[in-house]
Order: sequence, then structure tokens, then C-alpha cells
Amino acid sequence: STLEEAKRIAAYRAVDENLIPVQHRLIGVGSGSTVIYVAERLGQYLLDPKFSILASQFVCIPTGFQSKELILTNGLTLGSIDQYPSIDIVFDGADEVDSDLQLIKGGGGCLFQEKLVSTSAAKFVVVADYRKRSPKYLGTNWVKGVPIEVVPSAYVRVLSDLRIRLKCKQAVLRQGAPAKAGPVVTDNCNFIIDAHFGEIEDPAKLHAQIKMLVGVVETGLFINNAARAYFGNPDGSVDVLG
Ligand code: DER
Repeated sequence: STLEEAKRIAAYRAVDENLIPVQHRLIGVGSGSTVIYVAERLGQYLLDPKFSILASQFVCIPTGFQSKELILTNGLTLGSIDQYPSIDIVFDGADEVDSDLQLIKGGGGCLFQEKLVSTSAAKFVVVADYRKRSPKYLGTNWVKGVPIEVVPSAYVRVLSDLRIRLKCKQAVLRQGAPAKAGPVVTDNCNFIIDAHFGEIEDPAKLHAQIKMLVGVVETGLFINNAARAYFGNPDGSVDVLG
């Protein structure tokens, strides 16, 4: 489909332009459907005689269960973030990207390990399709709210604090239905709350306010973290931000 093709060209371009020239070794692999093509491209370098020596040096760090599977099914070497606390580069998707390269992430429920890895990398490159670029503020195109990872025992308290203290319009515990009755449980055994704030004019301030709430593990607002973003377009072109 045009959408899948847009994801693929953005991912391939991001890997080709940011990985090979500088011979990075420790590579974070994000979560979601676009980063599938990043892992696919990395796997192609393994099979290419020109690059197989270099690519055999790659150690790929996952951002969750799905990410780990991507690394293994593409024949890449798996490492862990505790073995490699500082990595060279990470490729990950996003749910929305504003013009300052601030992000909403967490649509896939993997935001904690994604942020742990993205803030441990010297360079964070976003790969996305054209739907993810916001014209102005975060919260414009992505209307499913800011994903927040919370400790299960605190989810009622966090819902209340979001509504009362942060004047959140609507905050809901993310449900697993129809795949699973009851709430989504993350790879870290936590819950996700999606909090709707409408257009977010100051994402750094909102992130800090949410992060302070008791029971919050991490927010899906990635502030001053991404260095570059690649957006695949329906016509096969790729826009680059940053
Ligand atoms: O949860 C995330 O932040 C993931 O990166 C994900 O939302 C990316 O979305 P995609 O499936 O459109 O790549």
C-alpha cells in the first residue's frame, strides 16, 4: 500500500543516510510498524558483501518485546540497554512530530523503553509516514491523547490528578479489548493512560507537570530528544526535518 511504501522509503533513507557513513555499531531499534523497515534494511546490510564486515559489528538494542523480535528475525545481533548504557544511534517511530522535533510517542505502548533508549543514544532519528507531521502544535493530528506509563496501583490516583490538577479534558486507562479483556499491560508490567489536552503549546512544560505526578513512570512527550525526522510521502518522496 502507499502508506506502507511511505514508511519503507523513510526507514530505508534514514538508515542509509545516518548509519553507514559514520560506521555506528550500537544501534537502538524502536517499536511500531515503521521501524519494521529499519530492521529489514539493517538485515540487508548483513547480506550485502560490501557491508557485511561492518554490519557484522552491529549490536541492536531493543525497546520492547516486538522490537526484540524484529532484531532476531532479521538476523541481527541482540544486545541489552544494561550491557550498552550508551549507544551510537537509535531509529524509532513517532505518533506526531512538531516543527521543533518535539514528539508524541507511545501509541504502541512502548514509550518507557523507547525513551530509555532514545535518551541513551548519541543520535535519535525518527522514521514516519506523512500522517505524523503536525502543522503546528502536538495534539493537532494525533488525537488519541498523550500516552503515560503508570504503576498499576496508582492509576486511579493519576487519573484523578490529571483531571483535577492538570485540568485534563479526558484521561482514560488504555484497554486491551478486543485482544484482551482488561487494561493493556506494558513490557514493564505497567498500565497506560491516554490523556487528552487538545493542542499542546508548551510540550516541555506539560511533560514536566505530568512527570511530577505520583505513580507516573514516564510520558510519551519526547522533548529535545530527536535530532532528525524522515517522513515518507505518498508520491515516494521523503521529507527530512532537522
Ligand atoms: O509507540 C510508539 O511511539 C511507536 O514508535 C509507534 O507509535 C510508531 O507508530 P508507527 O506504527 O506508525 O510507526
